[in-house]
Amino acid sequence: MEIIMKYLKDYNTPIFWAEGHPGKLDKENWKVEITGLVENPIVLDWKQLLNLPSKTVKTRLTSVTRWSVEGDWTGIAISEIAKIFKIKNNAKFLRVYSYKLIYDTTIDLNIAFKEKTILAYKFNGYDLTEDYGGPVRLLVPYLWGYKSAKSVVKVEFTDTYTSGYWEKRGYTDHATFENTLVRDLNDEGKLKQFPSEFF
Ligand SMILES: Nc1nc2c(c(=O)[nH]1)N[C@H]1C(S)=C(S)[C@@H](COP(=O)(O)O)O[C@H]1N2
Ligand SMILES: [Mo]
Repeated sequence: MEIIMKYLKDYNTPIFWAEGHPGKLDKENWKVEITGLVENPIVLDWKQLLNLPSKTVKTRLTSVTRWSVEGDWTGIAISEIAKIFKIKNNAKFLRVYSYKLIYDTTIDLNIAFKEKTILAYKFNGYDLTEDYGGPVRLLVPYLWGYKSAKSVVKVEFTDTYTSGYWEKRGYTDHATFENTLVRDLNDEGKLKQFPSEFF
């Protein structure tokens, strides 16, 4: 039997672009800057990025607006990036910036270094499209989705916390899950108790 994997769109995953949809992005010429408190800062081109060690994690993106979608996400672990480019020992946070640098967000390195926090470029084997943060996005399954910045162009290790786009507009800086009802997009949007019925 052939199993056809679903993409995010097939689960009716909402498309959030608070700063405006970026339109078609040039993946082949995409660059991601690794900067801040690292010994070896670099501007990675798309080929270099794809050549970094990757992993696939089964996990979910969950929005504070009460929906959650699960799948196999492929990308590069933040811990791997920190190791390869030699993070300095005074780094405490990871700040990531989306295309056009209007949207950014910051997370504690304790969360950034968890096994399922990745710079993701595939969902269920499909390349991420612009709608869902392609060519590459942050995925932080442990916190509300506004920490999972889309279409990332810059990754910065810092020693200071800075509130990002949504945090400045009222969402919490910590973004920790609350017990609440959430629509399970993998189960036709059925309302379930979160996080107990999901993880
Ligand atoms: N650049 C950018 N990244 C973003 C957002 C955004 O508006 N712009 N929305 C965030 C929020 S609130 C959520 S829940 C997820 C939604 O991801 P999706 O649009 O791929 O479903 O992206 C996050 N990353
Ligand atoms: Mo969200």
